[in-house]
Amino acid sequence: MTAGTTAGGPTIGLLGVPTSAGSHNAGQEKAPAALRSAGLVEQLAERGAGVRDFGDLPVARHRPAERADGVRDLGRVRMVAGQVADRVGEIRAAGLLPLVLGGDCTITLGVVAGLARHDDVGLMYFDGDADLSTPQTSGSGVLDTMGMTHMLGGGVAALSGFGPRQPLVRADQVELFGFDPDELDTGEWTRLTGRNLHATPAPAVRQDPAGRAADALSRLAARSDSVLVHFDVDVLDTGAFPLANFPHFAGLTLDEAASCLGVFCRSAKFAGLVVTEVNPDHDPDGVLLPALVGMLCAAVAG
Ligand SMILES: [Mn+2]
Repeated sequence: MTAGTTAGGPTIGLLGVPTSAGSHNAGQEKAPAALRSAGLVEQLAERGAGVRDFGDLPVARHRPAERADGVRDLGRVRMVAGQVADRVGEIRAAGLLPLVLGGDCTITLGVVAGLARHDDVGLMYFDGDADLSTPQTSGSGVLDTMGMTHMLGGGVAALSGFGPRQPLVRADQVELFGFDPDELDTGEWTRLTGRNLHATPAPAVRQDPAGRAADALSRLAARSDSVLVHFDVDVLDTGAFPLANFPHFAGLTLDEAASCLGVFCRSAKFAGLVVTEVNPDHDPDGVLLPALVGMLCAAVAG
C-alpha cells in the first residue's frame, strides 16, 4: 500500500512552510496562511480526503543578506530545509502523503530529504524554471534559483550534502517539466544536457498536457520507488494568472497545469506535493488564490 492510502484514516499530512529566506524579496512567507484562508483544508475534506494538519513552521521572512560563497542567507535556508525534512519524515513515517505549502523553492530540498529517509524518491520538477544556476554563475546569489543544482550534488557544500544521500536525487530521477526554455541561460542548458536530464519544456507540454505528463511520469516511476511533485506556480502564464512571486509570460494556463497535476497525483507512486512561489500580495482581489486552491484540491483529492 502506498503512503497515504490507509483506509479509513487521514491520508494527507498538511504542512505550511512560511519562508521567503531563499527568495529575492519578501511575500511568499504569507502563502501558507493565504492558502488556508482560501479554503484549502475545507475543500480537501469536502472531496473526501482525510487531512491531518501539522500546522506551519516558524516564519522565515526574506531579509537582505550579503553574498557569501556566492549565495545569500545560506544559514537560514539550510535551517528551514532541515525543519522541513524532519517534519516531512514524520508525515511519511505516519503513512500520510505530505502536502507542503511554501514558501520559496528551496523548501523542496527539505521535502525530498524527508522522503528519501524512507524511499528511493524521484522528483517531478513542475516549474517555470530549471533552477540550475550556480553560486559561481548566478548574477543574484539567490538560492531559490539553484535548487536543482543543490539536489543534484553541486553548489555550496551545506546544501549539496544535505539529506540522507548524496546527491539528494540522481540525474535520472529528475524530470524537468513545464519550464520556459527562454528562461534558461547558456550555462543552465549546458548543465541540463551535460547531466542528461529529462526535460519537457512548456511548448512541448502545451501540445498535449496530459499525454506529456504521463510520458514524464512513466519515465520517473520506472526509476524510483515513489514520486514527489514540486509545483511552482510560476509555471503558469503571468499574463493570465499573475500569482507567482516572479513573472513568467510564456507559461501554461491553469487548465493545462491542472491536467498535468491530475496525472501526477493519480499515480500509484505519488508520494507528495510541494507548492511554491505563491505571493498572496499579487492577489489583492482574492480571485487567484481560490482558483489555485480549487485546482490543487481537485488534483490531490479529485
Ligand atoms: Mn520557478
